[in-house]
Amino acid sequence: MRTQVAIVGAGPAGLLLSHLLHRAGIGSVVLETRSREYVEKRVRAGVLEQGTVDTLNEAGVGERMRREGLPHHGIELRYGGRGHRIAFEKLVPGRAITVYGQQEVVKDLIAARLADGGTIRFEVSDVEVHDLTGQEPAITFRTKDGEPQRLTADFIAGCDGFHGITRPSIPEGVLTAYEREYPFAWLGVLARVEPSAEELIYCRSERGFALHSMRSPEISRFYLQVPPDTDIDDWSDERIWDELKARLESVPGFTLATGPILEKGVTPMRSFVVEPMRYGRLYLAGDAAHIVPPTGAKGLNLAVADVRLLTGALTAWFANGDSTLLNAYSDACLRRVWRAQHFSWWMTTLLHVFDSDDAYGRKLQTSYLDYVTSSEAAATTLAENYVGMPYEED
Ligand code: RFL
Ligand code: PHB
Repeated sequence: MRTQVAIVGAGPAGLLLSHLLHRAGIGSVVLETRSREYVEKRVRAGVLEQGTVDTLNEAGVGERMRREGLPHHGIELRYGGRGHRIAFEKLVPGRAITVYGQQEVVKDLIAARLADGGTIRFEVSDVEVHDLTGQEPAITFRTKDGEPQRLTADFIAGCDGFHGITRPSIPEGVLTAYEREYPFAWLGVLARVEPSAEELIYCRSERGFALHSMRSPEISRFYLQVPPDTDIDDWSDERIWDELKARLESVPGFTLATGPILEKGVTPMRSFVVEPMRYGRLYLAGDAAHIVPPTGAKGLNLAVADVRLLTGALTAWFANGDSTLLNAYSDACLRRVWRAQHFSWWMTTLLHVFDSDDAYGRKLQTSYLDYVTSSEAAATTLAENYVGMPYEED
């Protein structure tokens, strides 16, 4: 088997790359270890930046998102018994976010690839990359039926997420890793109940952070700060609702609506970047190269930004052998990545309980929250990062 770009991973990064390359007339094959059903059901991100929405619309895969996505023009910061709205329409006119589940984006992209005759090989195993510094890198794998295969390509795109195999295949000493761990995790919950507010609520409580989000007028999404070693079996539905109420019902007149819990899980919190995002003819994109804690809602959006740049760079190379943009790819991605790293770390630091004995730290948090909710300059900083900084190439 041969293709122009061999893509490892059918998450948002790999699927969007395959779709954008197809629109540029470049062939690709996507290899994915999980089943189609699994990747379409995996509940993850929910907040799309303006630029992500524009990218999906321009790529012709925004039809259902325009119909079902929920445009939001602000978020609430809740702490100290009060809610404060960060009003995007005033602070960053013309820019907003859209609440639309990551698995819906994935479904739309898979449908578009298959409709265009694209190749996605689900349920492959033993994926290994070879000859990364040669002219013709290769991937070996086993098909769903266990048959060994070899795929050669001009380039390999490592879009296989944080736990994938492409980044660890790069020889030791080539990459520099930057990392930060947090002393807590998020317990995520999907529930069949109408959202209790129209917008997202980022809540700092003495009991820990809580987030009220949503997927549709009937489905709500919540997160709770929990200890990193939390066993999900210790969290009955009743305990989850009690804790969400204890944190979120901290302003007068707000009652949390409850309903059946459809899904729950614990997600570790990590900040991570490798540099450069390239080795020979292997290019990393999305979570394979960088992870942010979800408080800034940036992970999926960064994956989209990487893939836009990679598509432009590969298009220039295939058109006339020009490798200028390929050589600039890593640095261009990393400028946006580091802005999002800082924003995500900052939002996380502002809203979580790090050490309940650290009274000084809590005073600093409150002071900054007071600043962000009273100064237009500080609120604009939050708003412009949250809705997404403009793309450099625009
Ligand atoms: P993905 O989505 O992890 O996809 C990688 C794919 O590669 C496959 N794979 C392999 N395939 C072949 N061979 C191998 N050896 C392979 N190993 C792995 C995997 O099965 C998978 O299908 O990475 P990608 O495409 O880079 O996309 C990144 C995003 O998924 C991620 O950044 C976001 O989900 C992060 N995130 C959020 N991002 C946002 O922009 N806004 C949010 O509101 C937001 N909330 C979140 C989040 C992530 C969360 N979790 C669960 C980590 C909330 C949560 C709780
Ligand atoms: C979500 O709805 O899943 C979500 C929203 C905002 C975040 C993280 C996750 O910061």
